[in-house]
Amino acid sequence: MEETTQVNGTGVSEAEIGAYWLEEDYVYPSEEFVRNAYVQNQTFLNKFNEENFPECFHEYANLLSWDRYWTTTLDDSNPPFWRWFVGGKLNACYNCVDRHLDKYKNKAAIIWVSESIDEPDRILTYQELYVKVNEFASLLLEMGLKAGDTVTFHLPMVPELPISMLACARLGIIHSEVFGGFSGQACGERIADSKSKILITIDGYYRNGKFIDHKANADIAVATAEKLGQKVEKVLIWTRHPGTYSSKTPLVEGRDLLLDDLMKKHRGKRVDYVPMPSESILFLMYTSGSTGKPKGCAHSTGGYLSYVAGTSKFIHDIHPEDVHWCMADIGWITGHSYIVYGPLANAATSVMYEGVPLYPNVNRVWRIAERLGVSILHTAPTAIRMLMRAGSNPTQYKCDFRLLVTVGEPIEPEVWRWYYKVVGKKRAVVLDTWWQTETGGWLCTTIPSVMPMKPGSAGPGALGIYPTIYDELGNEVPPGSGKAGNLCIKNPWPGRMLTIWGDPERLIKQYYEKYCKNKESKDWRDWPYFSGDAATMAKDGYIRVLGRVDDVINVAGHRLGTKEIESAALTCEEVAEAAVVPKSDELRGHIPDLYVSLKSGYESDNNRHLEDKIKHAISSIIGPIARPANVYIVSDMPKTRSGKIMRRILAAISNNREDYGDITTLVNPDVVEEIRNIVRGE
Ligand code: 6R9
Repeated sequence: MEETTQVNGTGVSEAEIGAYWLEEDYVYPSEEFVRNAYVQNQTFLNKFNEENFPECFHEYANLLSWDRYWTTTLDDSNPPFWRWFVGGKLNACYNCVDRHLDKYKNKAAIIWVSESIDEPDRILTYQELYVKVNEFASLLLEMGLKAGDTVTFHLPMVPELPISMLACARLGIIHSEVFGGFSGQACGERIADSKSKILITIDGYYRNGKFIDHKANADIAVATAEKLGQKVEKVLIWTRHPGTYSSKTPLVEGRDLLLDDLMKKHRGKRVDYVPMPSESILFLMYTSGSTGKPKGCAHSTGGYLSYVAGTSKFIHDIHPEDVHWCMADIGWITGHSYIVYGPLANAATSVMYEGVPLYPNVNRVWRIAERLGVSILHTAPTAIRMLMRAGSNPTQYKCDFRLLVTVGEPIEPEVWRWYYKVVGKKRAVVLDTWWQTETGGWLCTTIPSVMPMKPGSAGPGALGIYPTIYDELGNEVPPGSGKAGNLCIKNPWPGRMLTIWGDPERLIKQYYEKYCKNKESKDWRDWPYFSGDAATMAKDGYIRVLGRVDDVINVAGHRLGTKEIESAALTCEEVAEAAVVPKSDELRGHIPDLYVSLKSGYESDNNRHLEDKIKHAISSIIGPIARPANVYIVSDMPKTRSGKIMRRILAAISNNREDYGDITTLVNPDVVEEIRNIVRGE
């Protein structure tokens, strides 16, 4: 069998599907939660019934302040490039900051917690955030930036990140934040793709108690971008300790500018916000897909902001009184949508934590939550597993959570129950939220006040979202059949990315081609969205996500493209071929396992220098999260007659499974046994 996109692709084994299929019992929300929730009854849900599509999303858009009201709710004339709230104008910064000043100017908008326990919190009230955002916007204007330009950030979790984002948004400048943990090279590739002339970075930051010299990455990023044809004119550098430049790298004359100095001139400056068309791009977020090149998901101003504001209010149930702590990094979509734009659009207090959950000890998270009175906690199963296994004990602390969110990967029912019982003391509800960088906001989740939870299931479609499971032929898999298939969404929604930056065809190819019923059709019903995930749907419509069916590996809730990792391995001159597969990992969900064959004339050495060299190449080209657990040097890859590497077989070997499928059609069936012996150390 040829390796194609299929349900039982690289990521999910039959055994896993079987295990996941067992349905758990419902768990009901506490009365206390229900009493105080925004959504009180079915009447509200009915507004999102199919017959009210697309106007149902007015419920979301009307949460925002518009400079000009839209004339068309959904322009569906050019599928799948749907446009929402067309004719409308608004500004994302105004909606997240200015409009709250009347009522909430002295309320904390952002509470930043340092990784170091000796450093005080930084609290930005809405007024202070307003002042800082205006000052930085004034500087951006001075740099000659204007609406529609792109700017790349390579920033870690510091308050200057949301300040920079909102300052760009104020002027209609498109921001493109690259996860701080990515390498300089990865950043440079994204600068080149987005055509940014300006990079905003920081001298350094703390991770696991160590100071990381981050500016060194900027020099690599600029050099990489230039090699790819994009000149970076200015590198603007925030400092982790204002006034002190702590990087060892020198400032490049004429290119590198310290923001501490530049900002002095802009103190107290105010800048008018620019009302932007609803379908203008607010930001780019790069993510891994099936090809080696990360794609820039371009999110819109009106559709995206409406969607994250609406899901934050009606599903996340964030009230202005809430202290909301999402532990994701703002360098990922979860941080953009549910640390910055969603909570701030709802005038909430959003906590930002610089560090890792277990630093300097296993109870750090609960200490922070108790001290700040966090009412909503939002994290990934990988963090919950780590806390649980490390013996972290929330019950010793006076934490009082109302709502607990999990996102990024499937959560095992056992881990779910620890979150619910031990962290939430059965008073808090757990929301398992399934979505993607491309989707802007949540797509499958329960509405916690009116629907029971089910451990391990993300729940049904979110408000106005109609998920379905298709088999390979495009037939709907009936709910409750227990059969896994491809998780798809039948309708458009406002949070979906507008397009892929610089490559609109890829939007069609990757997400719509597979199940498009008629490419000539203008009817959105003919254009279901293909997510790339495998799932089952229970009788009640609850979705169980099983994992990726394409060439994406989900490591600790972070997406990595297999092609990206393999290309990085191929930069080592010894490597002839490379294939990476996901290996199950108790803590991180999956980790990459790499198989390489060598060019003739090269041999594996016994002291593992080559394995280390390859691991190092991957860390420095992509970032440490992509570092493989194992590098296996094999004489050849298992291949089909047409020369395709059968990653499915390698995945089975890595995970110690025997379900290789039929190997008789391989050109080299003997290699399977050899590889198995290498992996087992025999
Ligand atoms: C938001 C985010 C998207 C991929 C997605 C899926 C996995 C996300 C999940 C989940 C099971 C959940 N995923 N949420 N799997 N249950 N609640 O993570 O975006 O980084 O683009 O990753 O993550 O496989 O396709 P992104």
